[in-house]
Amino acid sequence: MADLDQLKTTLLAQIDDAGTPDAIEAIRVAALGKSGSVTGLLKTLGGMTPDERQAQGPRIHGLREAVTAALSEKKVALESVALDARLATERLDMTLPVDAPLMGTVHPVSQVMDELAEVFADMGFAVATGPEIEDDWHNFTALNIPETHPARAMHDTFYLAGEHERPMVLRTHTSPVQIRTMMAQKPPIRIIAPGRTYRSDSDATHTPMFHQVEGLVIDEGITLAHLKWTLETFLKAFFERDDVVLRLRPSYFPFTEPSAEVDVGYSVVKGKRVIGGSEGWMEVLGSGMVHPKVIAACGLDPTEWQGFAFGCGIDRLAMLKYGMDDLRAFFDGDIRWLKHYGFSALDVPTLSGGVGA
Ligand code: 2U9
Repeated sequence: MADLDQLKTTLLAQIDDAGTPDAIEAIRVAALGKSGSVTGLLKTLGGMTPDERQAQGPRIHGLREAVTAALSEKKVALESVALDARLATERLDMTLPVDAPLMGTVHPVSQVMDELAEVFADMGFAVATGPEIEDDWHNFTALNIPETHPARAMHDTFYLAGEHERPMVLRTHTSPVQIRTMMAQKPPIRIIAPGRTYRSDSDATHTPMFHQVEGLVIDEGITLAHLKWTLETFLKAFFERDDVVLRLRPSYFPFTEPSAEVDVGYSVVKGKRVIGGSEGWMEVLGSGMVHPKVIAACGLDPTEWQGFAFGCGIDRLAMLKYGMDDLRAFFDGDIRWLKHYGFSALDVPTLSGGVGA
């Protein structure tokens, strides 16, 4: 059957010459489609005698297999060429100098974290970090929050599933970082612990993940006066105003005794509250003298070492300083919002240049 050999040679040559996936598809339809040339040959098998079928069947099926294999091989080769061509057009030269319109922006939360590190470094504080997945001892027990304490429920804790030696949680505050620092190094200690914290809470003013900064000082002879001076110096430098006024109100936290909530005076400018002056008061921080039980839990003698601690929300600090009013926008990843409120990666905050540069 010379026709069959001829057809095979023609089809394989056409496949070889095809230059696009569309050309391959056209050859497939013309050969293997409903009215295709190879399909036509397969149909003739039904009208053959058993002897003829035995002789021609393997040749016709062999033709179909050879054509199918050649089509598929050529298709893969053409697709790979097309992919290489597309990748070549999408290639980025990472060695090119930064082009301003292409550059991303620094998220306001990252910017404020850098500003906090700068302001506190100037007062001799180091930045400490720790795990976001914690055991309940570091997150609660060491902080004088025993199992039955209502604060455990108040924190709307995310517990991790599964069996663990100690129950594991997503840290509800950055306080376990200070616990770990007190256990790992001898006083004097001066640290801030900025980072992500988690509570099962979500509305216009709460997100399940939020950012906190806490501070801790442990030394000999530390008093409330050191706490007030530190917070006042921090807030004046952070908000870049000398007229920042603080008001300490008695409060309760299990990990500090005495405890104080810190209000900061604000003024109203063009209908917006800005920090400075004393037209009104808003709560910005929580603070207090570290509870002797917390100092003892970390293996230190509370008659020898005293200290103060404070905590506040970084997202709220960013909103107050940069005039944003919707907390949820912080976590939407909307490029327009980031372009508007983001900061240049090349403007690193410094005290000499202005921390909010
Ligand atoms: C150790 C000892 C004491 C950290 C503190 C607060 C007060 C506080 C809240 C403010 C707003 C958290 O983001 S917020 O909800 N924090 O009021 N935090 S004292 O006290 C510590 C921490 C660690 C070892």
